[in-house]
Amino acid sequence: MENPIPIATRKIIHVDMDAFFAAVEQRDNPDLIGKPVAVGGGSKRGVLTTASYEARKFGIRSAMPGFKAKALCPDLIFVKPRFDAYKEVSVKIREIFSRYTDLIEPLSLDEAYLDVTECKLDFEYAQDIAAAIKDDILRETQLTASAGVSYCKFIAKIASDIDKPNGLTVIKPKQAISFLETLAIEKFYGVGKVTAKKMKDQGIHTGLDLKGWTKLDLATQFGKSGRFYYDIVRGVDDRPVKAERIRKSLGVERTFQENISDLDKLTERLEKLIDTFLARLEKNNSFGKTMTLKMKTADFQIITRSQSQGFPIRERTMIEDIAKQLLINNFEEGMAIRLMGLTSSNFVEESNDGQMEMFVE
Ligand code: TTP
Ligand code: MG
Repeated sequence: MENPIPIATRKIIHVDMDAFFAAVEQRDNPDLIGKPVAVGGGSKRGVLTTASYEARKFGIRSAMPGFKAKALCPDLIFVKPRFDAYKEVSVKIREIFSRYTDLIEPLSLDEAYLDVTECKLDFEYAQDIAAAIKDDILRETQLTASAGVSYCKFIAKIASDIDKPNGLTVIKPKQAISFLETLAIEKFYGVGKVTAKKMKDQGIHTGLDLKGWTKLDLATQFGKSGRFYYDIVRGVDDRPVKAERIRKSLGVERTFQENISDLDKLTERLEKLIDTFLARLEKNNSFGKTMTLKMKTADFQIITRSQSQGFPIRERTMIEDIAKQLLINNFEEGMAIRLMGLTSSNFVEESNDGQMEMFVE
């Protein structure tokens, strides 16, 4: 028997900016509006990061060598990428998403999954949330995005691509099975060119063809992803939207073998603690603007005191100065300390997007 469609309890939106880098360039230079624009690829052996929709009519695509694109469209205008500008928009759209939900899984600078099953704002339908997000993005960045709405990530992702640019496509659970059956095999997310060819060679052109295969046969032919295709073509995709966990603080602490009541001894122990603390920060390459000293007394009182700077604290001498000052100012005669800790927090936001490095020419 076929797997039934899982009871649709989730509302997932996939948002993807349209011709992202090219659209930012057209926004910031009105001379480029309505024209075929390629971002990158202007150098001798460079490839395009993307192209405006005007250029795509000529068959121009991401990752195409510049000379090839120029041959397809002699009027093509090449512009240099400005990653800072794209990053700025990326931060802005993520801020917009966070008005609606905290369950945001960015996939790259310009796209993300959102689980809006429990939306922070009062909306009944996910479709209206997607429309509101698109409106916010347009109003606040002057750029368009496309959105796909469904009950799982896989279908939402395919849906956002259906009506690009400026599209909004909803695939309801009831529609999912017939939608997937008629879907061309190369549209299945994760099916690359090579797999698509291999599948077509074996007579798999659509979702329906894929459905004719047993899980075992798919696994034998296509490995682990074979099993994934078996499930998704039946509308089964329970993968959660994984919110990026942003580290709020980083620290170390030590419980002493015996309580310490002597300030000099505590200072000595603090110096040792700083070694571990600094190693920890360096290993994570995270340096906050705030440092906190924590002490626990023999009678389990917890004392925490912080000091902040206007910049990330990373120098050993500064860390020592601050830590010692916090200790001296807060240690009182007669205290017996059983635990001491140091924490760094208030991190400056740093980019974790692999995309930047990946696509720089
Ligand atoms: P995409 O979302 O794949 O493409 P896009 O936003 O340009 O166009 P679409 O309307 O089809 O979504 O990628 C986002 C950005 O990432 C894109 O503008 C440029 C960059 N990029 C590269 O640098 N190299 C690549 O090979 C791809 C695919 C994208
Ligand atoms: Mg995009």
